[in-house]
Amino acid sequence: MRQQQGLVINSHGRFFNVESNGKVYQSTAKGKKTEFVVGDTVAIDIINDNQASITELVPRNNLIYRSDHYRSKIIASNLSQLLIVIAVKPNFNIGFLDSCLICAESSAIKPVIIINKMDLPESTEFAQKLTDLYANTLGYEIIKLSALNNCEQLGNYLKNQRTLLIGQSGVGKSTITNQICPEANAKTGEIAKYETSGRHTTTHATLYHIDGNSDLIDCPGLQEFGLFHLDIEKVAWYFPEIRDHLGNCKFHNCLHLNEPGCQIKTMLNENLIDSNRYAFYCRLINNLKTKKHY
Ligand SMILES: Nc1nc2c(ncn2[C@@H]2O[C@H](COP(=O)(O)OP(=O)(O)O)[C@@H](O)[C@H]2O)c(=O)[nH]1
Ligand SMILES: [Mg+2]
Ligand SMILES: [Zn+2]
Repeated sequence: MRQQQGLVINSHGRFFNVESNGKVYQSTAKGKKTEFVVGDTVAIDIINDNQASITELVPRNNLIYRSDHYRSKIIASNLSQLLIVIAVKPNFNIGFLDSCLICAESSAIKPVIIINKMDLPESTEFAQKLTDLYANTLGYEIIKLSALNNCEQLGNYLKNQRTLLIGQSGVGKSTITNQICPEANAKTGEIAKYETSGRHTTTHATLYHIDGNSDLIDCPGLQEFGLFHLDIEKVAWYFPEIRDHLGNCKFHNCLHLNEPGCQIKTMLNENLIDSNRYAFYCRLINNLKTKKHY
């Protein structure tokens, strides 16, 4: 049997498509408990022209996943960048955006926010408000786009990166993917039937090559983004507006909820910290507090 290295480009249940030397092998991991994910580099044994067996995982540089009280789900690995796609339609959820940013911060992966569907008239005000807070106040990069028209602005961002597109269903991730990689032929506009039916919650993220050194991963099926795996003590570091003032509270282990002498609370009262972001912070902390009871 020949052994070689490959890249996991997508998965279906216990099958992983592994690309190696320009060929794609349907692969399984015999007798291994390890779960593999898009972006993993693995060692494979070639069985025949179409099939291989995964024998080993090359250690990951990073791994992003989501989790709730009961389980966690790995999404992708070895990323250099997270493009968080949002749009005024069909159902913008600011908590989802905040969760994606915390995910990026906690994994030390650079996030970029894409506001898509700028061709819709209601996008102008929407984009202005979000730009004020997320770019001008918090310092995140924002790109405004109409993927239906073109995605040329993304070219420079995607070069020499492995980028994961995340966002709620219907924001335009697959449309962007098809603009960037026409051969991807990703299905668009197919939200209701398949992504939201309870039985089909498996995500089929797929990696596409833009060029020899740039990859794009389209990831469907995320409606919520649990962060149950975070350490409660570290969460404040993932909020730029809190991070910059840590150490100024009376208690060194202040969680910035109701402690006396809390600098963050003071700043909130002076409107120096956005109240919705702070409310999101509190929800996250209070959710993580329930972990202790298990
Ligand atoms: N008006 C408008 N519609 C868009 C744009 N980009 C995508 N759409 C539409 O939004 C719907 C969902 O797009 P899709 O790419 O499937 O979203 P995904 O679920 O994030 O992959 C489709 O009907 C697209 O045609 C855009 O820039 N403007
Ligand atoms: Mg899609
Ligand atoms: Zn505090």
